[in-house]
Amino acid sequence: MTDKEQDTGAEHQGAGAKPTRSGFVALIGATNAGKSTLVNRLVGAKVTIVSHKVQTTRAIIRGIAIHDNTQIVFLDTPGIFKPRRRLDRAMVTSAWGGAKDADAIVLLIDSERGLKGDAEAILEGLKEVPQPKVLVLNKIDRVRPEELLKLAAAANEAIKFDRTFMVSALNGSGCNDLMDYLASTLPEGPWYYPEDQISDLPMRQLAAEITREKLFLRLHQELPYASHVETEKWEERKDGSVRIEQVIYVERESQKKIALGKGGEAVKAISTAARKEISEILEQPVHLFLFVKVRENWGDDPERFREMGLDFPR
Ligand SMILES: Nc1nc2c(ncn2[C@@H]2O[C@H](COP(=O)(O)OP(=O)(O)OP(=O)(O)O)[C@@H](O)[C@H]2O)c(=O)[nH]1
Ligand SMILES: [Mg+2]
Repeated sequence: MTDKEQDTGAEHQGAGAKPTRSGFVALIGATNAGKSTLVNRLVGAKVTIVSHKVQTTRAIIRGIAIHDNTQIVFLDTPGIFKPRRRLDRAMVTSAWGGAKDADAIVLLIDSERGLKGDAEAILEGLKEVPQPKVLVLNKIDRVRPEELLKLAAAANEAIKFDRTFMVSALNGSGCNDLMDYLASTLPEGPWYYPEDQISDLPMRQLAAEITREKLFLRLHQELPYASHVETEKWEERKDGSVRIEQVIYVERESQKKIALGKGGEAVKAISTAARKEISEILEQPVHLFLFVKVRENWGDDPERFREMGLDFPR
C-alpha cells in the first residue's frame, strides 16, 4: 500500500450532495522562498517551521487543509539549491521526490529575488516534470506591481504554467484565490485523512522542529546547519502537564559552547521560546528540558537521516 492509498476511514460525503475531492499539492522552490510560511497560511495553523535563514525545512512535511469539499494535502519540501554536504543532497533529492508524487506542483518564487540563482535551475528541472504546474510569486508586499508582471512573463516564457498567482504568504493577500483554484482542480475522490487532521508529523517530532526553529532564529553562522534536535522523552503527568526532554546535537565541542552560551543563556532562551510555543499547540503546560550533546559526524550517520525522514545518499 502506498502512502497515497492509506486507509484512514475518511470516506466523507462532503457538504450537501457535492462529491468530495482530494489530492496532493507539492510546493517547491528555492530555499527561503516562503514555502513553509505559505503552507502554514493555507492550513491555517503552524505545521512546519519558518526562519529567515536558508535551508530551514529538511524533509517533506504534510500540511492538510480543507476548502469547501476538497481536502488538499500540501507537501512542504526542502528548498532546492546547489548541494554541498551529504545532508544537502538528501534534502534536494527529497524535494524533487515530493514533486514526483503530487497531483499538482506549485513553484514558489520570491519576487524580490526573481529568477536569479536557484530559481532558474529549478525552472529548468521542472520541464521534466509532467504534472500540472502553477506559478506563485510570493512576497508581493515587497515588490512593485510592474516588476511582478515582468517576472511572471519571464517565468511563463521558460515553462508552461496553467495559472499564475501573486501572493503574500506573510499577510495572506492573494492566498484565497490560490486555494479556490487548487481546490477546484484536484480530482474527485475520498479524503486521505480524517477531517480534523492538519499534519502527518507526530507531536514529538513537531516539538523537536519547533526547538530547531528557535535555534535557527537565535544562533548564527554555521551552527544551525551543524545541529539537529531530537525528542528523547515525553511524559504525560497526572496534573495535566507534559514533561519533554530533548537533545540538541552538534558536531563539535566548540559548537556545544556556542549552543549553551555564556552561563547557559543561549540554550535557556531557546528553551523558553520553544516551551511557550509547544505549550500553545498542545494546549497544556509543558516542562521542557534541553540538553546539548556532541555527536561527531551526525551529518554522515544513516540513522539520523532516517530519523529526519530522509533517504541516505551514498
Ligand atoms: N515580506 C515577506 N516575507 C515572507 C513572505 N513569505 C515568507 N516570508 C519570509 O521569508 C523567510 C523564509 O520563509 P520560509 O517559509 O522559512 O521559507 P522556505 O521556502 O520554507 O525556506 P526553506 O525551508 O529554507 O527552503 C521568513 O523570514 C519568512 O517570514 C512574504 O509573503 N512576505
Ligand atoms: Mg521551509
